[in-house]
Amino acid sequence: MSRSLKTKLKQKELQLDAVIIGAGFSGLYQLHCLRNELNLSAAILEAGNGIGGTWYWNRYPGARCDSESHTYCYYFSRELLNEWRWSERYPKQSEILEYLNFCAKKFDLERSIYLNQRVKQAIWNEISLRWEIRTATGFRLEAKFLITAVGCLSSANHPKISGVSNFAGDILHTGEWPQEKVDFSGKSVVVIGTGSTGIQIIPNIAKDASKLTVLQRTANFSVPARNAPLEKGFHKKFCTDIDSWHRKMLDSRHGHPWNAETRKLCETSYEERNEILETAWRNGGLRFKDSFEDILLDESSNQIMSDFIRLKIKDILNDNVKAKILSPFDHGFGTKRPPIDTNYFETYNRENVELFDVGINNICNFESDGIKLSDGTKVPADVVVFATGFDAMTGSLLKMNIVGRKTFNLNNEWQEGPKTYLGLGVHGFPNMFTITGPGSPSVLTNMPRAIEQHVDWISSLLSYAKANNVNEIEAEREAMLEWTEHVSVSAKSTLLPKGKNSWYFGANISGKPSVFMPYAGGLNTYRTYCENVASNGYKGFRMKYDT
Ligand code: NA7
Repeated sequence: MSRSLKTKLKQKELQLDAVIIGAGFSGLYQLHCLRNELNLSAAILEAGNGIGGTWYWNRYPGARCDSESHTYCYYFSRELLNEWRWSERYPKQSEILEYLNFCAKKFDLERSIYLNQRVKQAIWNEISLRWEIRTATGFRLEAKFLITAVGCLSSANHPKISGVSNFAGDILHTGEWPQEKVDFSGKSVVVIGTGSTGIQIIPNIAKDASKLTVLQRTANFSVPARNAPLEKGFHKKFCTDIDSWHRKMLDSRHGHPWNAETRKLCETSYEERNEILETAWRNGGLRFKDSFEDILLDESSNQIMSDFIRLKIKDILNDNVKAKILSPFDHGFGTKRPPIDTNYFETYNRENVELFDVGINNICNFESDGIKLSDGTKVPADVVVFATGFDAMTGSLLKMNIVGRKTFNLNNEWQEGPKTYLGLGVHGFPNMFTITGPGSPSVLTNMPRAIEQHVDWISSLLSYAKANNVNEIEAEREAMLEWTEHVSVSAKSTLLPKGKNSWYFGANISGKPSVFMPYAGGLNTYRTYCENVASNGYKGFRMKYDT
């Protein structure tokens, strides 16, 4: 770290109104609102050596967003929407990273972003009424407001497998992918994990490696993405329709520009539903699930859609044994995060791709040249890729040692699962706001829409605080408990709890409490809740005014 940066950080120590943690989509927009619009002093502390958040860390081959490009971007600036042109239906990682860097430049954000600053501690000082924040490099900042913009899927899950230190090859995690290109040619590669990430990386590694072995613990549903370059003229047309795209996204449950079709699968005739499903399969993408309204509401409808995909898997695969291993029966489609893919199932028809069901034939241990399974099989490996996901939604927040009023410690408070008010505030932690925190729609939505809604709401609150000399804003305990109960009840009104084995419940992390973390009531409904809270004098938040 340069001397000048050290000096800069020290100088900023007592001057900041707000510290934002994380320089992804949410942190960048929050900085823009606070610094450029509200004229508050604000800075971002970012652990990485570059901006981008998720899109900085997840740079594995095939990394691509499953929301469509023209919807997976900021909508707060018409000028930006007109200016930036996406190239494909779904944006790939490098293009999103380029976009975020472009935004940071355009809105002059870089001068307030401090890279390589992993936050190690944040303590609320009850006397100064400020947060004291320390980073791993030993810097200490103070700010009136602490805003976490750490992302929902940012704390990599490294499963403990014995013998790892004996392994002579390379071990990579998709969520912490190296900056430099990884060369798989001529190598035997093992991929562990078949979530969205595994489903994206597997076809890409298979093309390069001499041998790819996939260790699958649980089979997953996947729908073709049908990615393609955007048509010439798309951007021009888009620019004339921006308001309409935006309206559609705001009015939907999930922040995508459509709502589920108003028809029930279980009430549609066999011929008609097959035709609808075939068309939806051909069109691909996340909209497949919404070709009927009751996929996550009615078990028989869910079963029919799940059967349809299982049949597709059987049709695609040349090998019945592999088709059987790849067909999910432990959960219904959509009850776990539904991936979309490009040639995922087709990849298993390649001669250089082998598949093991490690849900039955468990992974035992690493050896110097591979991985041993419980039936004694030795899977040779030069490289092992962990596509094993994240300690979702709470992992990154709980790593920062956040201590609030009195003895409130976030790790203790959330021992039995996260409790928040609106996914935005936590009782005992004044002036702290959690963008897309647990208890908000977040991962069940097209993220930039959830992010803009949260950032706008927080910014309005901080503007109110500035105008009215508010010193402390804290979620009330009753409001928080009521909201947390509402989050749980909302999930139970859908089939989502049937996917018990999912990261929505923290099931992938041993010892993590089994609590459904995102708010399943819909982003549109949620927005109304937040607006009502604001228009009722920020009901549920205790405000302390400077007298
Ligand atoms: P996911 O969806 O959590 O998938 C992780 C995968 O890794 C999943 O198949 C897991 O199997 C598997 N896994 C995890 N631990 C192990 C161990 N110990 N042994 C074998 N297999 C294991 O993470 P992704 O990164 O794919 O996607 C996360 C989100 O990022 C995604 O939903 C998008 O929103 C973007 P399991 O199913 O737990 O049996």
